[in-house]
Amino acid sequence: MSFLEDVVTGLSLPQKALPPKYFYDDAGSRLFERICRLPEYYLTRAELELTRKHLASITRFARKGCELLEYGSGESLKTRLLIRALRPRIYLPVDISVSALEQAAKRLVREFPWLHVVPVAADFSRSLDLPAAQGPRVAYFPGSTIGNLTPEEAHGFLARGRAHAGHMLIGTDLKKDANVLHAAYNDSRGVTAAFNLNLLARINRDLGADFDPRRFSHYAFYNAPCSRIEMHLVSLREQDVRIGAHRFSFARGESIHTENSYKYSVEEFRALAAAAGFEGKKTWTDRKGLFALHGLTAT
Ligand code: AVJ
Repeated sequence: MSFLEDVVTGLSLPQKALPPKYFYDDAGSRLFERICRLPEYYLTRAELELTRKHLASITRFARKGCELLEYGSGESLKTRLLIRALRPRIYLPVDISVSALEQAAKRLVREFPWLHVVPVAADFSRSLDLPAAQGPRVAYFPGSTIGNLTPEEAHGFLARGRAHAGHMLIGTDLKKDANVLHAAYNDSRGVTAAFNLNLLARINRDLGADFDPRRFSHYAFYNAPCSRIEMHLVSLREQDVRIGAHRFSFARGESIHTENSYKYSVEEFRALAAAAGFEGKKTWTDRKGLFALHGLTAT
Protein backbone atom coordinates (compact mmCIF):
# COMPACT_ATOMS: atom_id res chain seq x y z
CA MET A 1 0.00 0.00 0.00
CA SER A 2 1.16 3.55 -0.75
CA PHE A 3 1.43 6.32 1.84
CA LEU A 4 -1.78 7.90 0.45
CA GLU A 5 -3.69 4.60 0.62
CA ASP A 6 -2.50 3.98 4.20
CA VAL A 7 -3.54 7.50 5.27
CA VAL A 8 -6.96 7.35 3.58
CA THR A 9 -7.63 3.87 5.00
CA GLY A 10 -6.53 4.90 8.51
CA LEU A 11 -8.52 8.13 8.61
CA SER A 12 -11.64 6.26 7.41
CA LEU A 13 -11.69 4.00 10.49
CA PRO A 14 -14.17 4.69 13.32
CA GLN A 15 -11.12 5.27 15.56
CA LYS A 16 -8.93 7.20 13.14
CA ALA A 17 -5.39 5.82 13.05
CA LEU A 18 -2.10 6.27 11.17
CA PRO A 19 0.80 3.77 10.94
CA PRO A 20 3.80 4.87 13.08
CA LYS A 21 6.31 3.90 10.38
CA TYR A 22 5.47 7.22 8.65
CA PHE A 23 6.93 9.25 11.54
CA TYR A 24 10.40 8.84 10.09
CA ASP A 25 10.83 11.35 7.27
CA ASP A 26 13.98 13.53 7.54
CA ALA A 27 12.42 15.91 10.10
CA GLY A 28 10.86 13.01 12.02
CA SER A 29 14.13 11.06 12.14
CA ARG A 30 15.90 14.14 13.53
CA LEU A 31 13.18 14.60 16.15
CA PHE A 32 13.46 10.93 17.11
CA GLU A 33 17.22 11.35 17.62
CA ARG A 34 16.44 14.26 19.95
CA ILE A 35 13.91 12.08 21.82
CA CYS A 36 16.66 9.51 22.39
CA ARG A 37 18.74 12.16 24.19
CA LEU A 38 15.91 13.44 26.43
CA PRO A 39 16.35 12.92 30.18
CA GLU A 40 12.87 11.37 30.41
CA TYR A 41 13.39 8.93 27.52
CA TYR A 42 15.31 6.24 29.41
CA LEU A 43 14.97 3.51 26.75
CA THR A 44 17.98 4.35 24.57
CA ARG A 45 20.39 4.86 27.46
CA ALA A 46 19.20 1.74 29.31
CA GLU A 47 19.64 -0.43 26.21
CA LEU A 48 23.09 1.01 25.51
CA GLU A 49 24.10 0.44 29.13
CA LEU A 50 22.99 -3.19 29.14
CA THR A 51 24.64 -3.86 25.78
CA ARG A 52 27.96 -2.50 27.08
CA LYS A 53 27.68 -4.35 30.37
CA HIS A 54 26.76 -7.74 28.87
CA LEU A 55 28.64 -7.53 25.56
CA ALA A 56 30.79 -10.61 26.28
CA SER A 57 27.78 -12.74 27.19
CA ILE A 58 25.76 -11.44 24.20
CA THR A 59 28.70 -12.31 21.93
CA ARG A 60 28.90 -15.85 23.36
CA PHE A 61 25.18 -16.27 22.69
CA ALA A 62 25.28 -14.97 19.10
CA ARG A 63 28.68 -16.58 18.32
CA LYS A 64 31.59 -14.77 16.65
CA GLY A 65 31.62 -14.78 12.87
CA CYS A 66 27.86 -15.25 12.50
CA GLU A 67 25.82 -13.48 9.85
CA LEU A 68 24.15 -10.48 11.45
CA LEU A 69 20.74 -9.38 10.19
CA GLU A 70 19.38 -6.14 11.63
CA TYR A 71 15.84 -4.83 11.29
CA GLY A 72 16.64 -1.13 11.04
CA SER A 73 19.44 0.66 9.21
CA GLY A 74 22.03 0.09 11.93
CA GLU A 75 22.95 3.68 12.64
CA SER A 76 23.15 3.23 16.37
CA LEU A 77 26.01 3.00 18.81
CA LYS A 78 24.66 -0.38 20.01
CA THR A 79 25.00 -1.86 16.53
CA ARG A 80 28.61 -0.71 16.29
CA LEU A 81 29.38 -2.27 19.70
CA LEU A 82 27.86 -5.52 18.49
CA ILE A 83 29.71 -5.48 15.16
CA ARG A 84 33.04 -4.80 16.87
CA ALA A 85 32.52 -7.67 19.32
CA LEU A 86 30.89 -10.19 16.95
CA ARG A 87 32.96 -9.59 13.83
CA PRO A 88 30.07 -10.88 11.68
CA ARG A 89 31.10 -12.40 8.33
CA ILE A 90 28.27 -10.49 6.72
CA TYR A 91 25.99 -7.70 7.98
CA LEU A 92 22.50 -7.31 6.47
CA PRO A 93 20.66 -4.13 7.53
CA VAL A 94 16.96 -4.15 6.56
CA ASP A 95 15.19 -0.78 6.27
CA ILE A 96 12.39 0.85 4.26
CA SER A 97 14.47 3.96 3.69
CA VAL A 98 17.03 3.43 0.89
CA SER A 99 18.82 6.69 1.77
CA ALA A 100 19.11 5.73 5.46
CA LEU A 101 20.50 2.33 4.39
CA GLU A 102 23.08 3.85 2.03
CA GLN A 103 24.27 6.45 4.53
CA ALA A 104 24.53 3.95 7.37
CA ALA A 105 26.32 1.38 5.15
CA LYS A 106 28.88 3.97 4.03
CA ARG A 107 29.61 5.01 7.60
CA LEU A 108 29.93 1.42 8.80
CA VAL A 109 32.35 0.45 6.03
CA ARG A 110 34.48 3.49 6.88
CA GLU A 111 34.61 2.41 10.53
CA PHE A 112 34.92 -1.35 9.80
CA PRO A 113 36.81 -1.74 6.49
CA TRP A 114 36.72 -5.56 6.83
CA LEU A 115 32.90 -5.64 7.11
CA HIS A 116 30.85 -7.07 4.24
CA VAL A 117 27.62 -5.01 4.25
CA VAL A 118 24.60 -6.18 2.23
CA PRO A 119 21.78 -3.59 2.60
CA VAL A 120 18.24 -4.88 2.08
CA ALA A 121 15.58 -2.28 1.20
CA ALA A 122 12.32 -3.73 2.53
CA ASP A 123 9.47 -3.25 4.99
CA PHE A 124 10.15 -5.76 7.76
CA SER A 125 6.49 -5.80 8.82
CA ARG A 126 5.85 -7.77 5.58
CA SER A 127 7.62 -10.93 4.41
CA LEU A 128 11.25 -10.55 3.37
CA ASP A 129 13.29 -11.80 0.44
CA LEU A 130 16.84 -12.24 1.75
CA PRO A 131 20.04 -13.66 0.30
CA ALA A 132 20.47 -17.28 1.41
CA ALA A 133 22.46 -17.79 4.62
CA GLN A 134 25.91 -19.43 4.32
CA GLY A 135 26.12 -20.11 8.04
CA PRO A 136 24.42 -19.36 11.36
CA ARG A 137 22.44 -16.13 11.16
CA VAL A 138 21.40 -13.91 14.07
CA ALA A 139 18.62 -11.34 13.73
CA TYR A 140 18.99 -8.14 15.79
CA PHE A 141 15.90 -6.02 16.49
CA PRO A 142 16.88 -3.41 19.09
CA GLY A 143 15.19 -0.30 20.47
CA SER A 144 11.83 -1.83 21.44
CA THR A 145 10.71 -1.29 17.85
CA ILE A 146 8.82 -4.59 18.24
CA GLY A 147 6.67 -2.65 20.75
CA ASN A 148 5.04 -0.83 17.83
CA LEU A 149 3.43 -4.13 16.82
CA THR A 150 0.41 -5.64 18.57
CA PRO A 151 1.24 -8.95 20.30
CA GLU A 152 -0.48 -10.75 17.39
CA GLU A 153 1.65 -8.87 14.85
CA ALA A 154 4.77 -9.47 16.95
CA HIS A 155 3.94 -13.18 16.95
CA GLY A 156 3.67 -13.10 13.14
CA PHE A 157 6.93 -11.16 12.84
CA LEU A 158 8.81 -13.68 15.03
CA ALA A 159 7.26 -16.70 13.31
CA ARG A 160 8.28 -15.32 9.88
CA GLY A 161 11.72 -14.43 11.25
CA ARG A 162 12.27 -18.12 12.03
CA ALA A 163 12.81 -18.67 8.32
CA HIS A 164 15.64 -16.09 8.33
CA ALA A 165 17.54 -16.65 11.55
CA GLY A 166 18.06 -19.40 14.12
CA HIS A 167 18.90 -16.87 16.81
CA MET A 168 17.40 -13.51 17.64
CA LEU A 169 18.40 -10.59 19.83
CA ILE A 170 15.30 -8.52 20.58
CA GLY A 171 15.16 -5.34 22.66
CA THR A 172 11.94 -4.79 24.60
CA ASP A 173 10.89 -2.07 27.00
CA LEU A 174 9.91 -3.50 30.41
CA LYS A 175 6.77 -2.84 32.45
CA LYS A 176 7.33 -0.26 35.17
CA ASP A 177 5.77 2.60 37.16
CA ALA A 178 3.20 4.23 34.85
CA ASN A 179 4.53 7.67 35.92
CA VAL A 180 7.95 6.84 34.48
CA LEU A 181 6.34 5.60 31.25
CA HIS A 182 4.11 8.66 31.07
CA ALA A 183 7.04 11.07 31.45
CA ALA A 184 9.00 9.30 28.69
CA TYR A 185 6.23 10.06 26.18
CA ASN A 186 5.29 13.50 27.59
CA ASP A 187 8.69 15.16 27.87
CA SER A 188 8.90 18.66 29.32
CA ARG A 189 10.61 20.11 26.22
CA GLY A 190 7.76 19.00 23.94
CA VAL A 191 10.02 17.04 21.57
CA THR A 192 7.70 14.01 21.57
CA ALA A 193 4.76 16.33 20.85
CA ALA A 194 6.68 17.81 17.89
CA PHE A 195 7.54 14.28 16.69
CA ASN A 196 3.86 13.27 16.81
CA LEU A 197 2.61 16.48 15.15
CA ASN A 198 5.26 16.23 12.41
CA LEU A 199 3.21 13.36 10.97
CA LEU A 200 0.54 15.90 9.97
CA ALA A 201 3.15 18.23 8.46
CA ARG A 202 4.52 15.27 6.50
CA ILE A 203 1.06 14.38 5.17
CA ASN A 204 0.70 18.02 4.08
CA ARG A 205 4.12 18.00 2.38
CA ASP A 206 3.94 14.60 0.70
CA LEU A 207 0.24 14.31 -0.05
CA GLY A 208 -0.79 17.95 -0.44
CA ALA A 209 -3.19 17.82 2.51
CA ASP A 210 -4.30 20.88 4.48
CA PHE A 211 -3.90 19.81 8.11
CA ASP A 212 -3.35 22.75 10.47
CA PRO A 213 -1.06 21.16 13.11
CA ARG A 214 -1.94 24.01 15.51
CA ARG A 215 -5.47 22.62 15.64
CA PHE A 216 -4.26 19.28 17.04
CA SER A 217 -2.53 18.40 20.27
CA HIS A 218 -0.23 15.59 21.34
CA TYR A 219 -1.81 13.14 23.81
CA ALA A 220 0.05 10.12 25.22
CA PHE A 221 -1.00 7.85 28.09
CA TYR A 222 -0.34 4.38 29.47
CA ASN A 223 -3.20 2.00 28.72
CA ALA A 224 -2.54 -0.51 31.53
CA PRO A 225 -5.07 -3.22 30.56
CA CYS A 226 -3.41 -3.37 27.12
CA SER A 227 0.16 -2.88 28.48
CA ARG A 228 0.90 -0.11 26.03
CA ILE A 229 1.61 3.57 25.69
CA GLU A 230 -0.81 5.05 23.18
CA MET A 231 -0.04 8.22 21.28
CA HIS A 232 -2.84 10.24 19.75
CA LEU A 233 -3.34 13.57 17.99
CA VAL A 234 -6.47 15.20 19.40
CA SER A 235 -8.53 17.63 17.33
CA LEU A 236 -8.88 20.86 19.31
CA ARG A 237 -12.08 21.79 17.50
CA GLU A 238 -14.61 20.59 14.97
CA GLN A 239 -12.86 20.75 11.59
CA ASP A 240 -12.54 19.28 8.09
CA VAL A 241 -9.28 18.27 6.47
CA ARG A 242 -8.73 17.73 2.76
CA ILE A 243 -6.32 15.19 1.28
CA GLY A 244 -6.56 15.33 -2.51
CA ALA A 245 -10.15 14.44 -3.39
CA HIS A 246 -10.82 13.08 0.11
CA ARG A 247 -12.33 15.01 3.02
CA PHE A 248 -12.23 13.95 6.64
CA SER A 249 -14.31 15.46 9.43
CA PHE A 250 -13.12 15.73 13.01
CA ALA A 251 -15.30 16.34 16.03
CA ARG A 252 -13.86 18.43 18.85
CA GLY A 253 -11.84 16.04 21.04
CA GLU A 254 -11.75 13.28 18.41
CA SER A 255 -8.33 11.66 18.05
CA ILE A 256 -6.07 10.01 15.51
CA HIS A 257 -4.30 7.06 17.12
CA THR A 258 -0.71 7.36 15.86
CA GLU A 259 1.32 4.81 17.85
CA ASN A 260 1.28 1.92 20.28
CA SER A 261 4.36 1.14 22.32
CA TYR A 262 3.88 -2.20 24.09
CA LYS A 263 5.65 -2.97 27.36
CA TYR A 264 6.41 -6.60 28.28
CA SER A 265 7.56 -8.31 31.45
CA VAL A 266 10.37 -10.81 30.81
CA GLU A 267 7.93 -13.71 31.27
CA GLU A 268 5.32 -12.23 28.92
CA PHE A 269 7.81 -11.70 26.13
CA ARG A 270 9.28 -15.19 26.56
CA ALA A 271 5.77 -16.67 26.33
CA LEU A 272 5.11 -14.69 23.14
CA ALA A 273 8.42 -15.89 21.66
CA ALA A 274 7.69 -19.50 22.67
CA ALA A 275 4.34 -19.42 20.87
CA ALA A 276 6.21 -18.25 17.72
CA GLY A 277 8.79 -21.07 17.92
CA PHE A 278 11.62 -19.48 19.89
CA GLU A 279 13.00 -20.40 23.29
CA GLY A 280 14.03 -17.48 25.50
CA LYS A 281 17.56 -18.61 26.41
CA LYS A 282 18.94 -15.39 27.83
CA THR A 283 17.63 -12.05 29.06
CA TRP A 284 19.99 -9.19 29.79
CA THR A 285 18.79 -6.05 31.59
CA ASP A 286 20.24 -2.71 32.71
CA ARG A 287 21.01 -1.97 36.36
CA LYS A 288 17.65 -0.31 37.02
CA GLY A 289 15.62 -3.04 35.30
CA LEU A 290 14.11 -0.63 32.78
CA PHE A 291 14.87 -2.43 29.52
CA ALA A 292 15.55 -5.99 28.36
CA LEU A 293 17.48 -7.66 25.56
CA HIS A 294 16.24 -11.19 24.83
CA GLY A 295 18.42 -13.92 23.34
CA LEU A 296 16.06 -16.31 21.53
CA THR A 297 16.84 -19.63 19.85
CA ALA A 298 14.55 -21.33 17.30
CA THR A 299 13.06 -24.54 18.68
C1 AVJ B 1 11.16 3.64 18.25
C2 AVJ B 1 9.04 2.64 18.53
C3 AVJ B 1 10.75 2.26 20.14
O1 AVJ B 1 7.88 3.45 21.09
O2 AVJ B 1 9.37 4.34 22.39
C4 AVJ B 1 9.43 7.44 21.02
C5 AVJ B 1 9.09 5.56 19.28
N1 AVJ B 1 7.49 7.29 20.12
N2 AVJ B 1 8.64 8.40 21.54
C6 AVJ B 1 8.93 4.07 21.26
C7 AVJ B 1 8.69 6.73 20.12
C8 AVJ B 1 7.49 8.32 20.99
C9 AVJ B 1 9.77 4.47 20.04
N3 AVJ B 1 10.16 3.27 19.23
